[in-house]
Amino acid sequence: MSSVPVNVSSIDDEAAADPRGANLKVWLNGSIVPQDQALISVFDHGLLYGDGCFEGIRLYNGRILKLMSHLDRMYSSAEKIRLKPSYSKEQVAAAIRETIKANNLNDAYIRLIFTRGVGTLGLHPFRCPDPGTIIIVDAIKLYPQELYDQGMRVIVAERPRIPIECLDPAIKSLNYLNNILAKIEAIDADVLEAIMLNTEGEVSECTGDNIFVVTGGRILTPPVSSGILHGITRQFVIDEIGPSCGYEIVEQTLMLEDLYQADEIFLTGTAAEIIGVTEIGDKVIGDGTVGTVTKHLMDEFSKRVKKDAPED
Ligand code: PXG
Repeated sequence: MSSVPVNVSSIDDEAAADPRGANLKVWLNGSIVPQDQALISVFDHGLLYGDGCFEGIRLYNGRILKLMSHLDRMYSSAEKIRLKPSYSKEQVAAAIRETIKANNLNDAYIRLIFTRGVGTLGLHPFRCPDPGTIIIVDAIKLYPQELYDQGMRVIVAERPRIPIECLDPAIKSLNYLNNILAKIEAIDADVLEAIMLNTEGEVSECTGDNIFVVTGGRILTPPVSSGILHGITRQFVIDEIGPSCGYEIVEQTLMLEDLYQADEIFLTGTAAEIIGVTEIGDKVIGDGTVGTVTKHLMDEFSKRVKKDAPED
């Protein structure tokens, strides 16, 4: 067993103890307000029905990683749920920069949220005339470093990923209960992430990360047709990080057996970046250590985001 046991609750405790948490400045519908005054109505359909969408974005060394890709995905999520944002992409980009400045942060997690807005207690989304816009910029909470060095253990959730025809996982909606219930399965098993299969039994993604396998010298990742969020980090790895390390990455349908037989597995996400998986349940992957391909990609990722890489 190579992975490190994790006290799951301690991560949230550390986050709660973050001194910055007490006095953040939040951008709410056009104004910067202290976090204790950043309040929304109990009649907002974002709260009543999870009716809205969001993005998680990273600020590295004062530069926002892939801001335009995140904004494109945000506006695509909004369009798919027929939500007409109150502000243009350019206005939201300016508001994000203003919120970063107000919080005086150089490395941060940016949470952008569109809610359907205030309406009645009925479902009718078009009786909410004024969609809400929220930008939170906070310190980042990362997985413990040991997990990056030694790899993490994950489980396979029993609950399948919600099918595309019910609620397309490509929509980063405010309703994350499918993922949260799978995350609870992970927490109950003393791990931090769960692999989710779709209702056909194909590997889709994890609760908050995309998944890749390295097998016989090839790097494979499930296609969007398996029902996944089109991860910005996933695309960054496919288009830029992989090729600059000399690897071609291919989208291919994967079954659970493909994971068990892989030489290496890694996950990608805005919060997680790139992280190796060394065990799935009681099965060891490859030789049980973070593999050379994964390490190569992790190094290249760090170089690009953490040094003086240009913003794009
Ligand atoms: N799949 C799902 C279901 C996600 O929610 C990803 C894949 C990775 O996508 P990106 O675009 O981030 O590479 C996500 C993203 C958090 C947190 O606070 C979760 C995500 C992103 C940022 C923060 O747990 N998930």
